[in-house]
Amino acid sequence: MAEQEKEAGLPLKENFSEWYNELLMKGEVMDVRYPVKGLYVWFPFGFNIRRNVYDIIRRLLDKDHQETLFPLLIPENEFMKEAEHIKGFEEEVYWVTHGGTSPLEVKLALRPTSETSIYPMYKLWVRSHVDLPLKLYQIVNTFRYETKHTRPLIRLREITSFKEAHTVHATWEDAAAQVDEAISIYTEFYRKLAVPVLASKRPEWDKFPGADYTIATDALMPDGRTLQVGTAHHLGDNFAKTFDITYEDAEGEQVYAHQTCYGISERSIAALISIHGDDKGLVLPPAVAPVQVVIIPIIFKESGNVLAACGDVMTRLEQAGLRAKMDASDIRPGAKYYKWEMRGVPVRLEIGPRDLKNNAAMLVRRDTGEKIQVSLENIVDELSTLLERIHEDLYQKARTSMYEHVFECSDLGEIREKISKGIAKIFWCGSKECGLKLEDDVGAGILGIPTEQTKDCNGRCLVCDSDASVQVYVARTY
Ligand code: A5A
Ligand code: ZN
Repeated sequence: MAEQEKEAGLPLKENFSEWYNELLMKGEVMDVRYPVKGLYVWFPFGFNIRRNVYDIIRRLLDKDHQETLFPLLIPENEFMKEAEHIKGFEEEVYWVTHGGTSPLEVKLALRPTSETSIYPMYKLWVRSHVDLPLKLYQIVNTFRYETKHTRPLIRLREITSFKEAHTVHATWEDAAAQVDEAISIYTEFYRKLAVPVLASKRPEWDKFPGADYTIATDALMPDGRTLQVGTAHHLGDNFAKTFDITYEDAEGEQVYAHQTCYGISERSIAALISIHGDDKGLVLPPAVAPVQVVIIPIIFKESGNVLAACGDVMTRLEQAGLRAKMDASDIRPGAKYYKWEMRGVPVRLEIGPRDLKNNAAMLVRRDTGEKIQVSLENIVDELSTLLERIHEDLYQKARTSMYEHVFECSDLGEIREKISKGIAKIFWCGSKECGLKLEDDVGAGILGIPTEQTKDCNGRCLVCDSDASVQVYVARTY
């Protein structure tokens, strides 16, 4: 893209959908021009963000999971084994039917998720109670022929960054504990992206096909809709029975194992970009920013000393493990600021002749615009502290904003009004009939029962007026 074209600016963030699409292009995250619907291309800059984000989830999982890699293709006979699971996915599967010009004897599914690819091998791998728990994960592409409106990073037909974990346990209770553990890993992961999430147990009709229950984490997007950014499923022994995954218990009996699976995707990046970005472009939390500090020499006539000082600072920052970049190109300063602001660099560091005389530099925060003068001597410490503060401020701001958009509602009219801005919290008796009627009436979905009920709840179901002992979130969802 030509520089002028890029400098045309973004639509205002209040026009969220247009802003989002333009930001992906101008911030060089995704190119949305690939000629297949629902498939998009990572720009190298966006892919760098992705690498930092996925390094975080890897580090969290590697504590007690092992990474693995299973095939993309699943034979039809394995894919068709679990009845509920097939029902949930059959409309979304891409099939490979030919090898060259010859029809295949057994059709092959492109994995929409990998239960039916992994579990035939788990049958072979799980032998005894001493093999348990087994906790594996992989980061792969998966394919879903989505019929709802596709959007880059949010609803893809090729999910390029599907992180799925699959665990096997001795008992139902152990698996339930793992589901809770998964949600706490995801909450911590999102905390490291400065993204607050709400965890809730999905209603029966919205659980993962083949699961006993599903707990999800949702982020609140700027337009008031929620985005499901992670799910953990208790699979009970449903898949174990289908795929014959048994182990020998301490008494020497063969018994069915219990399983969980949990996943996230590049929706994590959609959430972090959308929540933190502003009218000027990306605002990246330092932990995932490809460039954490951009150094801009302010050069008039005599530039030698300034450039040397910038180079020296650059070396010191790199030695301290910070991702720094110096922009000494001869485009005008305004264009430089524009470029690095669009790319969300958390801090701009400027050094000019006057700063140099004072042995100082100017730091400019991307998130607040605040300018801070610092001495060149302590610049590494000052910057490290500032980056941490920026992370914390981004998180607190997002968290405050999220909770300001959770509204306790006591009638249907109020729900309709509030869900145009955010999330409604209401009493519901728990019956499917009332749940579906409510969703239909207000044109929004029941997210589920919060995993942490904030207070002792006693109220009346907003639909049938019977006793209700829990509150649920209701929201318009992506
Ligand atoms: N096997 C389990 C883990 C599974 O497939 N769960 S899931 O269907 O809920 O997907 C996991 C997560 O992937 C979802 O919570 C959602 O955040 C993300 N996801 C699902 N479909 C997606 C799509 N079409 N595009 C982008 N992300 C998607
Ligand atoms: Zn009811």
